[in-house]
Amino acid sequence: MTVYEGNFSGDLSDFRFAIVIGRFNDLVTDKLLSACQDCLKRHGIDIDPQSGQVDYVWVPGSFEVSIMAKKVASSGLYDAVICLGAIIRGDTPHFDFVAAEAAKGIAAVGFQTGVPVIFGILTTDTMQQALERAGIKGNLGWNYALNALEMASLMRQFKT
Ligand code: INI
Repeated sequence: MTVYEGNFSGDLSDFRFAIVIGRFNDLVTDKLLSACQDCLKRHGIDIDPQSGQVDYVWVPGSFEVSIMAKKVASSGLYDAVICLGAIIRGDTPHFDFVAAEAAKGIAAVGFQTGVPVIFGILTTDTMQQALERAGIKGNLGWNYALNALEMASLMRQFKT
C-alpha cells in the first residue's frame, strides 16, 4: 500500500497559484492576503504579481469569488486557487445568503475543475472576530496558503 501526502519543500519553482480576493471588508481581506503571501514567500514561491508564480484577482465581494475561481481554475494554469473573503453578520439575513452561496460555489469549483480550491472565506458574527482571525490572534491567511501548497503538491503525485 502507498501513503500519499502533500509536502511543503522540494522544487516548487514551477507551481502556480491564483488568489481570488473579495474587496468587501478589505480591512480583513487585505490582512488575510498579506499572511497568505508571507507563507508562500517563505516556502520559496515568487509572489511578485509581475514576474512571479502567483496571480491575484480582486472581486467586489465573497459572493463573486466563486465565479472568478471557476474561471481561473478552468484555465488550467494553476496548481491551486486560494479564495479569500470576509463575511460579517449584520442585522439582516443578507449574511446567510452570501455565506451559503460563497461556500456552495467554491466547493462546486473544486469538484467541477479538479483543481484544489481553498476555502479562505471567514464567516464571523463581528468585525472583532474577523480581525482576531486575520492578525490579532494569528492569521488564517497563512493556513490557507499552507493548505494550497499541500494540495498542489498532493495533486502532482497523481499526475502522469
Ligand atoms: N460581501 C462580503 O464579502 N462580506 C460581507 O460581509 C458582505 N455583506 O455582509 O454584505 C458582502 N456582501 C457583498 C456581496 O458579496 C456581493 O459583492 C454583492 O451582493 C453584489 O453581488
